[in-house]
Amino acid sequence: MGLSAGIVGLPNVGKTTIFQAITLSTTGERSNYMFSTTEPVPGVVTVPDDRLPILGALVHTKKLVPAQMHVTDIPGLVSGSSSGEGMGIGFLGAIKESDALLHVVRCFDKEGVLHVSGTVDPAADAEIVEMELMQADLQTLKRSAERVAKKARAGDAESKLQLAAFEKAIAALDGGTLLRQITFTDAEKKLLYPLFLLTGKPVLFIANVGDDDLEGSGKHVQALREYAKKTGAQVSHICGDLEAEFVRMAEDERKQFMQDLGFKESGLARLIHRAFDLLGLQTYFTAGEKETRAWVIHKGDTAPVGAGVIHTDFVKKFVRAEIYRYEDIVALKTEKAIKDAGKMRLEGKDYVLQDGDVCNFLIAN
Ligand SMILES: Nc1nc2c(ncn2[C@@H]2O[C@H](COP(=O)(O)OP(=O)(O)OP(=O)(O)O)[C@@H](O)[C@H]2O)c(=O)[nH]1
Ligand SMILES: [Mg+2]
Repeated sequence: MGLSAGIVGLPNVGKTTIFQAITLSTTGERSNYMFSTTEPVPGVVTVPDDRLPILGALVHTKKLVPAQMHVTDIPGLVSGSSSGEGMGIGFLGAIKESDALLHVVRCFDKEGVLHVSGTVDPAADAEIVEMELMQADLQTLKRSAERVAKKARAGDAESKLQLAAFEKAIAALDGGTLLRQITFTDAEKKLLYPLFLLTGKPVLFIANVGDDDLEGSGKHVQALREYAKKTGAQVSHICGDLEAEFVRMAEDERKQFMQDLGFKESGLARLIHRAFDLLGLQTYFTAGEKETRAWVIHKGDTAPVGAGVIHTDFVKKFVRAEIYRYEDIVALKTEKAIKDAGKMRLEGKDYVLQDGDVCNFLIAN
Protein backbone atom coordinates (compact mmCIF):
# COMPACT_ATOMS: atom_id res chain seq x y z
CA MET A 1 0.00 0.00 0.00
CA GLY A 2 1.36 3.40 -0.93
CA LEU A 3 1.06 5.37 2.25
CA SER A 4 1.89 8.99 1.45
CA ALA A 5 2.16 12.38 3.07
CA GLY A 6 2.67 15.91 1.77
CA ILE A 7 4.89 18.39 3.62
CA VAL A 8 3.38 21.89 3.86
CA GLY A 9 4.23 25.08 5.75
CA LEU A 10 5.35 28.70 5.48
CA PRO A 11 8.57 29.37 3.55
CA ASN A 12 11.87 28.91 5.39
CA VAL A 13 10.49 26.98 8.37
CA GLY A 14 12.60 23.87 7.74
CA LYS A 15 10.38 21.75 5.45
CA THR A 16 13.24 20.63 3.25
CA THR A 17 15.49 20.15 6.30
CA ILE A 18 12.91 17.77 7.78
CA PHE A 19 12.26 16.12 4.41
CA GLN A 20 15.99 15.34 4.17
CA ALA A 21 16.09 14.12 7.77
CA ILE A 22 13.19 11.71 7.33
CA THR A 23 14.17 10.47 3.88
CA LEU A 24 17.83 10.14 4.96
CA SER A 25 18.81 12.00 1.83
CA THR A 26 20.25 15.28 0.70
CA THR A 27 17.75 15.74 -2.12
CA GLY A 28 16.42 19.24 -2.63
CA GLU A 29 17.54 22.77 -1.92
CA ARG A 30 17.88 23.66 1.72
CA SER A 31 18.89 27.21 2.41
CA ASN A 32 18.25 30.36 4.31
CA TYR A 33 16.17 32.19 1.78
CA MET A 34 12.45 32.07 1.09
CA PHE A 35 11.16 29.78 -1.65
CA SER A 36 14.35 27.83 -1.98
CA THR A 37 12.11 24.91 -2.91
CA THR A 38 10.42 25.84 -6.18
CA GLU A 39 8.75 22.60 -7.19
CA PRO A 40 7.48 19.43 -5.49
CA VAL A 41 10.20 16.92 -4.57
CA PRO A 42 9.21 13.30 -3.94
CA GLY A 43 11.02 11.08 -1.45
CA VAL A 44 10.77 7.75 0.34
CA VAL A 45 10.81 7.25 4.11
CA THR A 46 11.85 3.92 5.57
CA VAL A 47 9.55 3.21 8.49
CA PRO A 48 11.71 2.40 11.50
CA ASP A 49 10.70 -0.74 13.41
CA ASP A 50 13.04 -2.22 16.02
CA ARG A 51 11.26 -5.56 15.82
CA LEU A 52 12.19 -6.27 12.20
CA PRO A 53 15.94 -7.02 12.65
CA ILE A 54 15.21 -9.09 15.77
CA LEU A 55 12.61 -11.17 13.94
CA GLY A 56 14.90 -11.49 10.91
CA ALA A 57 17.77 -12.80 13.04
CA LEU A 58 15.51 -15.39 14.73
CA VAL A 59 14.38 -16.86 11.39
CA HIS A 60 17.91 -16.57 9.89
CA THR A 61 16.74 -14.34 7.10
CA LYS A 62 18.88 -13.19 4.20
CA LYS A 63 17.11 -9.92 3.64
CA LEU A 64 15.23 -7.35 5.75
CA VAL A 65 12.64 -5.22 4.00
CA PRO A 66 11.20 -2.40 6.12
CA ALA A 67 7.89 -0.72 5.30
CA GLN A 68 8.04 2.48 3.30
CA MET A 69 6.11 5.70 3.15
CA HIS A 70 6.16 8.32 0.39
CA VAL A 71 6.60 11.99 1.22
CA THR A 72 6.57 15.05 -1.00
CA ASP A 73 8.32 18.28 -0.08
CA ILE A 74 6.63 21.30 -1.61
CA PRO A 75 7.32 25.06 -1.84
CA GLY A 76 6.23 27.34 1.00
CA LEU A 77 2.73 28.82 1.23
CA VAL A 78 2.25 32.48 2.16
CA SER A 79 -0.76 34.64 2.84
CA GLY A 80 -2.30 35.18 -0.61
CA SER A 81 -0.73 32.11 -2.27
CA SER A 82 -4.21 31.05 -3.40
CA SER A 83 -4.50 34.28 -5.37
CA GLY A 84 -1.04 34.01 -6.88
CA GLU A 85 1.31 35.43 -4.22
CA GLY A 86 4.70 33.79 -3.76
CA MET A 87 4.84 30.59 -5.77
CA GLY A 88 1.03 30.39 -6.15
CA ILE A 89 -0.72 27.13 -5.29
CA GLY A 90 -0.37 25.15 -8.52
CA PHE A 91 2.08 22.80 -6.80
CA LEU A 92 -0.61 21.67 -4.32
CA GLY A 93 -1.74 19.25 -7.02
CA ALA A 94 1.34 17.18 -6.18
CA ILE A 95 0.04 16.42 -2.68
CA LYS A 96 -3.69 16.17 -3.34
CA GLU A 97 -3.68 12.38 -3.19
CA SER A 98 -1.67 12.26 0.06
CA ASP A 99 -3.16 10.30 2.96
CA ALA A 100 -2.08 13.00 5.41
CA LEU A 101 -0.37 16.36 5.64
CA LEU A 102 2.78 16.97 7.63
CA HIS A 103 2.55 20.66 8.46
CA VAL A 104 5.92 22.04 9.52
CA VAL A 105 5.74 25.00 11.89
CA ARG A 106 8.79 26.94 12.99
CA CYS A 107 9.24 26.71 16.75
CA PHE A 108 12.89 27.76 16.89
CA ASP A 109 14.15 31.25 17.51
CA LYS A 110 17.19 32.01 15.46
CA GLU A 111 17.99 35.50 14.36
CA GLY A 112 19.89 34.55 11.25
CA VAL A 113 16.98 32.61 9.73
CA LEU A 114 14.43 34.88 8.05
CA HIS A 115 10.78 34.51 9.03
CA VAL A 116 8.22 35.50 6.42
CA SER A 117 6.23 37.72 8.79
CA GLY A 118 9.12 38.83 10.98
CA THR A 119 8.29 37.00 14.22
CA VAL A 120 7.86 33.38 15.22
CA ASP A 121 4.19 32.88 16.16
CA PRO A 122 3.32 29.19 15.73
CA ALA A 123 -0.49 29.48 16.04
CA ALA A 124 -0.71 32.44 13.68
CA ASP A 125 1.78 30.84 11.29
CA ALA A 126 -0.15 27.58 11.16
CA GLU A 127 -3.36 29.50 10.59
CA ILE A 128 -1.94 31.41 7.61
CA VAL A 129 -1.09 28.16 5.86
CA GLU A 130 -4.42 26.56 6.71
CA MET A 131 -6.29 29.60 5.39
CA GLU A 132 -4.55 29.13 2.05
CA LEU A 133 -5.44 25.45 2.03
CA MET A 134 -9.04 26.45 2.76
CA GLN A 135 -8.98 28.85 -0.17
CA ALA A 136 -7.59 26.11 -2.40
CA ASP A 137 -10.42 23.79 -1.30
CA LEU A 138 -12.99 26.53 -1.88
CA GLN A 139 -11.74 27.04 -5.42
CA THR A 140 -11.99 23.30 -6.11
CA LEU A 141 -15.44 23.04 -4.54
CA LYS A 142 -16.88 26.06 -6.32
CA ARG A 143 -15.61 24.80 -9.67
CA SER A 144 -17.15 21.40 -8.98
CA ALA A 145 -20.44 22.89 -7.75
CA GLU A 146 -20.73 24.94 -10.93
CA ARG A 147 -20.10 21.83 -12.98
CA VAL A 148 -22.98 19.88 -11.41
CA ALA A 149 -25.41 22.76 -10.74
CA LYS A 150 -27.10 22.71 -14.14
CA LYS A 151 -27.85 19.00 -14.05
CA ALA A 152 -28.98 19.27 -10.43
CA ARG A 153 -31.44 22.01 -11.34
CA ALA A 154 -32.71 19.85 -14.18
CA GLY A 155 -33.57 17.23 -11.55
CA ASP A 156 -30.70 14.72 -11.90
CA ALA A 157 -30.67 12.84 -8.60
CA GLU A 158 -26.92 12.10 -8.44
CA SER A 159 -26.04 15.70 -9.28
CA LYS A 160 -28.40 16.96 -6.57
CA LEU A 161 -26.63 14.83 -3.96
CA GLN A 162 -23.24 16.00 -5.21
CA LEU A 163 -24.30 19.63 -5.11
CA ALA A 164 -25.66 19.28 -1.57
CA ALA A 165 -22.39 17.74 -0.35
CA PHE A 166 -20.29 20.38 -2.09
CA GLU A 167 -22.46 23.16 -0.69
CA LYS A 168 -22.17 21.78 2.82
CA ALA A 169 -18.38 21.88 2.50
CA ILE A 170 -18.44 25.35 0.96
CA ALA A 171 -20.59 26.68 3.81
CA ALA A 172 -18.16 25.24 6.37
CA LEU A 173 -15.12 26.79 4.72
CA ASP A 174 -16.91 30.13 4.19
CA GLY A 175 -17.62 30.10 7.91
CA GLY A 176 -13.91 29.58 8.64
CA THR A 177 -14.11 25.88 9.56
CA LEU A 178 -11.60 23.35 8.27
CA LEU A 179 -13.15 20.29 6.64
CA ARG A 180 -11.40 17.94 9.07
CA GLN A 181 -13.56 19.50 11.81
CA ILE A 182 -16.82 18.75 10.00
CA THR A 183 -18.71 15.48 10.29
CA PHE A 184 -19.72 14.12 6.91
CA THR A 185 -21.90 11.07 6.32
CA ASP A 186 -20.31 8.14 4.50
CA ALA A 187 -22.35 9.05 1.44
CA GLU A 188 -21.07 12.64 1.54
CA LYS A 189 -17.50 11.44 2.04
CA LYS A 190 -17.81 9.29 -1.07
CA LEU A 191 -19.02 12.26 -3.10
CA LEU A 192 -16.27 14.54 -1.80
CA TYR A 193 -13.44 12.02 -2.13
CA PRO A 194 -12.72 12.61 -5.86
CA LEU A 195 -12.11 16.30 -5.10
CA PHE A 196 -9.06 15.45 -2.94
CA LEU A 197 -9.78 18.30 -0.56
CA LEU A 198 -6.76 19.32 1.49
CA THR A 199 -8.31 20.55 4.72
CA GLY A 200 -10.20 17.29 5.10
CA LYS A 201 -6.96 15.33 5.41
CA PRO A 202 -5.58 14.39 8.82
CA VAL A 203 -2.79 16.73 9.89
CA LEU A 204 0.29 16.09 11.95
CA PHE A 205 1.88 19.38 12.91
CA ILE A 206 5.64 19.09 13.07
CA ALA A 207 6.99 21.56 15.59
CA ASN A 208 10.48 22.28 14.29
CA VAL A 209 12.23 23.07 17.57
CA GLY A 210 15.66 24.59 18.23
CA ASP A 211 18.38 22.67 20.04
CA ASP A 212 17.40 24.62 23.18
CA ASP A 213 14.01 22.80 23.33
CA LEU A 214 14.66 19.20 22.38
CA GLU A 215 11.96 18.15 24.85
CA GLY A 216 9.37 20.16 22.97
CA SER A 217 8.09 21.83 26.13
CA GLY A 218 8.85 25.45 25.26
CA LYS A 219 6.28 28.18 24.70
CA HIS A 220 6.25 27.90 20.93
CA VAL A 221 5.40 24.19 20.96
CA GLN A 222 2.84 24.84 23.68
CA ALA A 223 1.15 27.47 21.50
CA LEU A 224 1.09 25.05 18.58
CA ARG A 225 -0.37 22.28 20.73
CA GLU A 226 -3.23 24.57 21.72
CA TYR A 227 -3.89 25.47 18.11
CA ALA A 228 -3.81 21.80 17.09
CA LYS A 229 -6.20 20.81 19.86
CA LYS A 230 -8.64 23.51 18.80
CA THR A 231 -8.55 22.39 15.18
CA GLY A 232 -8.49 18.62 15.55
CA ALA A 233 -4.88 17.86 14.68
CA GLN A 234 -1.86 16.33 16.40
CA VAL A 235 1.64 17.59 17.14
CA SER A 236 5.03 15.94 17.14
CA HIS A 237 8.27 17.85 17.68
CA ILE A 238 11.58 17.37 15.97
CA CYS A 239 14.77 19.40 15.71
CA GLY A 240 15.23 19.51 11.97
CA ASP A 241 18.79 20.80 12.07
CA LEU A 242 19.92 18.09 14.45
CA GLU A 243 18.09 15.27 12.65
CA ALA A 244 19.58 16.44 9.36
CA GLU A 245 22.99 16.08 11.06
CA PHE A 246 22.13 12.51 12.10
CA VAL A 247 21.65 11.64 8.45
CA ARG A 248 25.31 12.32 7.76
CA MET A 249 26.53 10.14 10.63
CA ALA A 250 27.39 6.46 10.57
CA GLU A 251 24.90 4.32 12.50
CA ASP A 252 27.20 3.72 15.52
CA GLU A 253 28.08 7.37 15.77
CA ARG A 254 24.41 8.29 15.55
CA LYS A 255 23.45 5.87 18.32
CA GLN A 256 26.17 7.21 20.61
CA PHE A 257 25.21 10.79 19.86
CA MET A 258 21.53 10.09 20.59
CA GLN A 259 22.43 8.36 23.81
CA ASP A 260 24.51 11.34 24.89
CA LEU A 261 21.53 13.59 24.25
CA GLY A 262 19.24 11.28 26.20
CA PHE A 263 17.10 10.38 23.14
CA LYS A 264 15.18 7.11 23.43
CA GLU A 265 14.08 7.17 19.85
CA SER A 266 15.07 9.53 17.07
CA GLY A 267 12.74 12.38 16.23
CA LEU A 268 12.18 10.57 12.98
CA ALA A 269 10.95 7.39 14.66
CA ARG A 270 8.71 9.41 16.99
CA LEU A 271 7.29 11.33 14.07
CA ILE A 272 6.56 8.23 12.03
CA HIS A 273 4.90 6.57 15.00
CA ARG A 274 2.66 9.59 15.49
CA ALA A 275 1.79 9.55 11.80
CA PHE A 276 0.90 5.85 12.14
CA ASP A 277 -1.41 6.60 15.07
CA LEU A 278 -2.98 9.49 13.24
CA LEU A 279 -3.71 7.39 10.19
CA GLY A 280 -4.86 4.35 12.15
CA LEU A 281 -2.06 2.17 10.76
CA GLN A 282 -0.28 -0.86 12.10
CA THR A 283 2.36 -3.36 11.03
CA TYR A 284 2.38 -7.08 10.46
CA PHE A 285 5.34 -9.18 9.35
CA THR A 286 6.16 -11.99 6.99
CA ALA A 287 9.25 -13.91 8.03
CA GLY A 288 11.34 -16.47 6.20
CA GLU A 289 14.88 -17.33 5.22
CA LYS A 290 14.61 -15.53 1.93
CA GLU A 291 13.11 -12.33 3.26
CA THR A 292 11.64 -10.83 6.43
CA ARG A 293 9.40 -7.92 5.80
CA ALA A 294 7.18 -5.34 7.51
CA TRP A 295 3.83 -4.52 5.91
CA VAL A 296 1.61 -1.56 6.71
CA ILE A 297 -2.16 -2.01 7.05
CA HIS A 298 -5.08 -0.23 8.68
CA LYS A 299 -6.23 -1.16 12.15
CA GLY A 300 -9.24 -3.43 11.75
CA ASP A 301 -8.11 -4.94 8.43
CA THR A 302 -9.00 -8.62 8.08
CA ALA A 303 -6.44 -11.23 7.03
CA PRO A 304 -7.42 -11.21 3.31
CA VAL A 305 -7.22 -7.40 3.18
CA GLY A 306 -3.83 -7.53 4.87
CA ALA A 307 -2.65 -10.18 2.42
CA GLY A 308 -3.82 -7.90 -0.39
CA VAL A 309 -1.04 -5.46 0.51
CA ILE A 310 1.46 -8.08 -0.68
CA HIS A 311 -0.45 -8.68 -3.90
CA THR A 312 -3.95 -7.43 -4.78
CA ASP A 313 -4.86 -10.92 -6.04
CA PHE A 314 -4.39 -12.30 -2.53
CA VAL A 315 -7.60 -10.68 -1.28
CA LYS A 316 -9.71 -12.97 -3.46
CA LYS A 317 -7.42 -15.99 -3.40
CA PHE A 318 -6.90 -16.00 0.37
CA VAL A 319 -7.51 -19.46 1.88
CA ARG A 320 -6.23 -19.15 5.44
CA ALA A 321 -3.30 -17.81 7.43
CA GLU A 322 -0.81 -19.31 9.83
CA ILE A 323 -0.12 -16.69 12.44
CA TYR A 324 2.02 -16.29 15.51
CA ARG A 325 2.90 -13.30 17.65
CA TYR A 326 6.21 -11.44 17.42
CA GLU A 327 6.48 -11.71 21.24
CA ASP A 328 6.15 -15.51 21.00
CA ILE A 329 9.17 -15.96 18.76
CA VAL A 330 11.18 -13.57 20.92
CA ALA A 331 10.32 -15.74 23.94
CA LEU A 332 10.47 -19.19 22.30
CA LYS A 333 13.17 -18.53 19.67
CA THR A 334 11.99 -20.86 16.89
CA GLU A 335 8.83 -21.44 14.88
CA LYS A 336 9.03 -25.09 15.87
CA ALA A 337 8.93 -24.18 19.56
CA ILE A 338 5.95 -21.93 18.84
CA LYS A 339 4.14 -24.84 17.19
CA ASP A 340 5.06 -27.17 20.06
CA ALA A 341 3.69 -24.66 22.53
CA GLY A 342 0.43 -24.55 20.57
CA LYS A 343 0.88 -20.89 19.72
CA MET A 344 0.82 -21.21 15.95
CA ARG A 345 -2.76 -20.33 15.00
CA LEU A 346 -4.74 -21.07 11.85
CA GLU A 347 -7.00 -18.15 11.02
CA GLY A 348 -9.69 -17.73 8.39
CA LYS A 349 -10.94 -14.83 6.32
CA ASP A 350 -12.74 -13.05 9.15
CA TYR A 351 -9.66 -12.81 11.37
CA VAL A 352 -8.75 -9.20 12.20
CA LEU A 353 -4.99 -8.75 12.00
CA GLN A 354 -3.17 -7.36 15.03
CA ASP A 355 -0.04 -5.21 15.19
CA GLY A 356 2.95 -7.55 15.53
CA ASP A 357 1.34 -10.62 13.95
CA VAL A 358 3.77 -12.74 11.93
CA CYS A 359 1.82 -14.22 9.03
CA ASN A 360 2.15 -16.94 6.48
CA PHE A 361 -0.74 -16.72 4.02
CA LEU A 362 -2.05 -19.73 2.18
CA ILE A 363 -3.22 -18.59 -1.23
CA ALA A 364 -5.25 -20.54 -3.80
CA ASN A 365 -3.73 -21.05 -7.22
N1 LIG B 1 18.18 26.82 14.11
C1 LIG B 1 17.53 26.03 13.30
N2 LIG B 1 17.50 26.33 12.00
C2 LIG B 1 16.82 25.53 11.17
C3 LIG B 1 16.11 24.39 11.64
N3 LIG B 1 15.51 23.78 10.59
C4 LIG B 1 15.83 24.53 9.51
N4 LIG B 1 16.61 25.58 9.85
C5 LIG B 1 17.19 26.59 8.95
O1 LIG B 1 16.13 27.27 8.31
C6 LIG B 1 16.49 27.60 6.95
C7 LIG B 1 15.40 27.12 6.02
O2 LIG B 1 15.39 25.70 5.97
P1 LIG B 1 14.70 24.92 4.76
O3 LIG B 1 14.68 23.50 5.19
O4 LIG B 1 15.34 25.27 3.47
O5 LIG B 1 13.24 25.55 4.83
P2 LIG B 1 11.99 25.32 3.87
O6 LIG B 1 10.79 25.39 4.73
O7 LIG B 1 12.18 24.14 3.03
O8 LIG B 1 12.05 26.64 2.99
P3 LIG B 1 11.40 26.94 1.52
O9 LIG B 1 11.63 25.77 0.66
O10 LIG B 1 12.14 28.16 1.07
O11 LIG B 1 9.95 27.20 1.80
C8 LIG B 1 17.85 26.96 6.72
O12 LIG B 1 18.82 27.96 6.86
C9 LIG B 1 17.95 25.93 7.81
O13 LIG B 1 19.29 25.66 8.18
C10 LIG B 1 16.17 24.09 13.03
O14 LIG B 1 15.63 23.10 13.53
N5 LIG B 1 16.87 24.95 13.82
MG1 LIG C 1 12.24 23.89 1.03
